[in-house]
Amino acid sequence: MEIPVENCNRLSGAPRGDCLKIGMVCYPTYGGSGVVATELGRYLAHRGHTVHFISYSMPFRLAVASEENVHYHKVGLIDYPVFPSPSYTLSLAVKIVDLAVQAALDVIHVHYAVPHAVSAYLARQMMAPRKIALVTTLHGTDITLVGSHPALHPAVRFAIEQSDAVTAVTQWLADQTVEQFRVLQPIAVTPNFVDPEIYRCRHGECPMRRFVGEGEKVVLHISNFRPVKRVGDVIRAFARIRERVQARLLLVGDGPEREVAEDVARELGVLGATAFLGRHTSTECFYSIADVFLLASKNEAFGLAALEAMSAQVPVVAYEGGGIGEVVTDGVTGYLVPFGDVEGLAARAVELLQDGERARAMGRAGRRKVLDQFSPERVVAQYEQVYRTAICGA
Ligand code: GMT
Repeated sequence: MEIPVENCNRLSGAPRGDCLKIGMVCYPTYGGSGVVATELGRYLAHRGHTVHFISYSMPFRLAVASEENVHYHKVGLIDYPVFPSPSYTLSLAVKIVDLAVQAALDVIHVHYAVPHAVSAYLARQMMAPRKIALVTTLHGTDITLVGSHPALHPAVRFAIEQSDAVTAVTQWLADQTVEQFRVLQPIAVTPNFVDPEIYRCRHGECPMRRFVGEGEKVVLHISNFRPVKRVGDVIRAFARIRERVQARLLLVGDGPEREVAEDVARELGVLGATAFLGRHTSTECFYSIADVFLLASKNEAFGLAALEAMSAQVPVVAYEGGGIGEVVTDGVTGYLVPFGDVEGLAARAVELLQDGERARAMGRAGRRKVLDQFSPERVVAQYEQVYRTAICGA
């Protein structure tokens, strides 16, 4: 049931009408959680809310100068010889307090629990008795890898419990959170979204086509090249694809496994058929020249790039596990194969590369699923509702 903001009598400095003042905390670097936070903030601003991004540098997709109702606040880092590393958690908490008071924020929405949810909790305590609603969105490794590390687990659990509302990008991630943290706090599933006007079929328009030879099929992978993405498996699968289909592998992104990936491609003799294209702020054009999108992650909590591919009508072949099954429908919008089955990845990709009709049908089904379940309108409205509930409960 919709809770109109006007009914929130308990809110100090109650917002005018439906317009909220939102502090959006995210990582600014290349990665899905920062992209989702940025796009969410922009849509909210477009709907009349005022959005203040808070991070240690400008989120890479943000163009504050040209966007109404959007502001950016940099968190300064204090480095001091006795500290093992600059204390981002504290600096962020202080920045949140400053801004919350100065801009009369109604809600702080943190993306990625570590350490953002802890900083937001600390900020709220420092601001007492003034009330501010805290919303935490869990994205993946903040629960599965980083947050569940024994060195952080109790703090992350505490911060989740203290949030006024918690969301997770898939049901799988929500279940993982309950299982690993034993939290009693209800977790709302609020999926990621893409702009279907940006991620759409562009019939092959993309300057990157110059990397693709005449008659070659295109296998695409986009990620931050972290170990969890298993780019080595993408290349191993591609080497098997190349034995059967004339194809080129486009790798977009960069990260710690980039050199390993190059070594694997060299060893398997496919370096010449692989283009390492580095980081790109906009990735939409790559999808328009792709025949299949390959993802070999272990337990991807959502898989934003897979969603972008589906929106652009590109079928996805990925390892099952994690939340990817809530994004890609096996046999309908792509294929999911058991984790570690490199041959399975290759076989499914070859099937699609050789059967254009099936690939196009799956591409269309992917787009339909995006429009039905992952549209900005639908998801942004869900977040607005989460904010209202959190404000009422704060
Ligand atoms: O956890 C990471 O490695 C990075 C994180 C991010 O900031 O991009 O990725 C997670 O959040 C994305 C946005 O919700 C999801 O699309 C990714 O699936 C998720 N990554 C993992 O679960 C490995």
